[in-house]
Amino acid sequence: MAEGRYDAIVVGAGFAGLYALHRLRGLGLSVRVLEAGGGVGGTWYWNRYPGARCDIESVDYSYSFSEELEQEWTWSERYPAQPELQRYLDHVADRFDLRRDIQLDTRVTDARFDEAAGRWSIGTEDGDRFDATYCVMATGMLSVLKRPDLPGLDRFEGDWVHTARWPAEGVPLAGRRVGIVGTGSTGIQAATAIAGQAGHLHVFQRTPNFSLPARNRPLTAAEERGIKAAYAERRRQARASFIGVPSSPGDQPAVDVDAAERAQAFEARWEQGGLALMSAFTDLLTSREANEHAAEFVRGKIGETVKNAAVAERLMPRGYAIGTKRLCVDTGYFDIFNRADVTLVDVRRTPIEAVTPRGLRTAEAEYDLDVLVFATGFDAMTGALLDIDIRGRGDASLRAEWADGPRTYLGLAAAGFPNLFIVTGPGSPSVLSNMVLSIEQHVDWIADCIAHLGERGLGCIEATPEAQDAWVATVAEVAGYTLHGAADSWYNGANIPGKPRVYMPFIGGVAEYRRICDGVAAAGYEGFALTAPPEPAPALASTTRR
Ligand code: NA7
Repeated sequence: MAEGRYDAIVVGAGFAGLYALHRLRGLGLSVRVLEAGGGVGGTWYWNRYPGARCDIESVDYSYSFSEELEQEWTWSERYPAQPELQRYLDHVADRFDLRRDIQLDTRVTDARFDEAAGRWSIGTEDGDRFDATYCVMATGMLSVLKRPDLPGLDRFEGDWVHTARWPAEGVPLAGRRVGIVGTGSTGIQAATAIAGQAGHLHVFQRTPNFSLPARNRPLTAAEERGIKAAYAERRRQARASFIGVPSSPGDQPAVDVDAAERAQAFEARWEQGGLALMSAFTDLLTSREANEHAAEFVRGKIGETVKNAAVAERLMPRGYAIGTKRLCVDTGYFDIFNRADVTLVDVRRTPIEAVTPRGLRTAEAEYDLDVLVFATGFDAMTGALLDIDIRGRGDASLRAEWADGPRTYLGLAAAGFPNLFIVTGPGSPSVLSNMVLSIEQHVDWIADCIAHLGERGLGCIEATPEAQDAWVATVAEVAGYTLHGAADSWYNGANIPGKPRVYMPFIGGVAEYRRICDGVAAAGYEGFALTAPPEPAPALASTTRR
C-alpha cells in the first residue's frame, strides 16, 4: 500500500521511529513509518564509515523497554561499532514484527495540517500522500549532512565521499593517497581507522578537538552476567543522571581543590575512559578557571602522546572551553600522528582554497590524493525537520516560525502545529544525552499523551504560544549559566553559514527534564490546549501505559 489513512504517521525508522511504532501500535493505533533509507537504523544505517562507533557504552545505548530484549541480546564490546548497532536494530525490527508497517526508500517532503479535518497530510518524494491524526517526527538530530562547499569538487578525478554516505560496499583505501577533511567525532574515528590502511593519509584539520580515550575492549561473559542481573537498577541510575548513563560525578568544584588532587581526579577518569573526565568536578562547564584545568590536562596528554612537538602543538585545542564543542572519544587517534604515513595539515593556518582534479590545494601547497573523505558534519537538530515543508494552522510554515532559531515547548511540540510531535527535538536534552534513553522517554511521553487524549475522546493537542515562549526562555537561560555560548559548535548552529546562532539543546540534564515533562503530563498537559477533533479521535484498543 503506497498511500493511505492512518492514526499516526512516524517519519524515520531509527532508534526513535522503531520504538514509536512499537508503542503506538501497542495502543491499537494504525501506524505507518516512512523511512528515507533502504533499511532501518537511521544514523546507524547511514554512518558506515570505517571506525564508526558509538561513544556511549553499549549496555546503556540500548532499549530498556523490553526486559526480554535486554536479557537475550549480547553486546560484544564496551562501545558498539556501527555493524553491531545495525544488527541490533535489525533484530529489534524483526523481534517486534515492526517491518510490516515500515515503508523504506520513502523520503517525506511535506506535512500539512488540514484544520477542517484536524488531520495531517504527509507527502513523499514519489508523490504519494498519507493522512493521519498524529504525525511523529523521528527524523534524527544528525541526518542532514553538511556538504563540502569547496570549489572544484566536481572536477576531482579521484573518489570522494561524505562519511555519512559511505557506500555499503566500501571505498577502496588500501595503498591509496587519502585526504580527510574534518576532525570532529567522525573525522577522528575515521582517520584512526584509515591510518595504516591508506598508502598515505593527510588529515586536514581546521579546529583541533578535545578527545578522550574510549578504553574500548571486549565485554566478558562475567561482566555481561553482572550487568544483566542488575539491569533495572542500572537503568534507574541512568535516568537519574545528568546525561543518561550511570555515573558517579564528583561533588566538589575543581577550583576548591589543590593541583595534586585535581590531577589525581582527572587521571583516574582519563584511565576510566569515555566522557567520564567531564564529571570529575561540579564546575567544569560553568567556571572558566575550572574548565581550563581540564583543558590543560588533556593538552598535556596530547603532548605526551605525539612525539613531534610541533605536530602536538597543532593538535592541542585552544581558544574554547573543553566540552563546549562536542567532546570526542577515540581509540588511538593522537598516536596516528606518530606514523610516517600520516600527515597533519593545519587548514586554519593555510586554508583550503580549492579541490583540483588531482587533489586539494591549500594556501601553501597542493596535495595529490586518490580519495577525499569529508567528515564535515551535519545541519544538526533542525536540519531534518526543516528539510520537510511543515505547515501548521493557517498554512504557517515551520521554516518561517524557526527563522531566528527553533521554538518548541519541551522540544516535543511547536505552537501552531497541533498533533505534531518531535522526538528529541531542539529544546530537549537530546544530543547532550544518551540518545536512546532520551528517545524512550520522549516516545513514552508521546504515547501516554495520545492515550490520555483517546481516553477522553479528545484528539487534538497543541502547545500554547505562552508555554512555548516560556520554555524557549528557560532553555536559553539554562544555557547562559554555562560556558557553551562562547564556542563555535553545531550545538548552536555555528557550523552552518547563515544558520541562526541559538543554543539548541536543553542543558538542564535528563533527570530534571524528565521531572518537568512528567509534571506537565500529571497536571493535565499544562501548557497545551487539548480539544476534540473535528472528526472522532482514533479508538484505542488498549490504553496500556508504561
Ligand atoms: P562535526 O563535529 O560538525 O565536525 C565537522 C568537522 O569538519 C569539524 O572539524 C569542522 O571544522 C570540519 N569542517 C567542516 N567544514 C569544513 C571546511 N569547509 N573546511 C575544513 N574543515 C571543515 O561533525 P561530526 O560528523 O564529526 O560529528 C557530528 C556528531 O555526530 C558528533 O558530535 C556525534 O554526536 C555524532 P570546524 O570545527 O568547523 O573548524
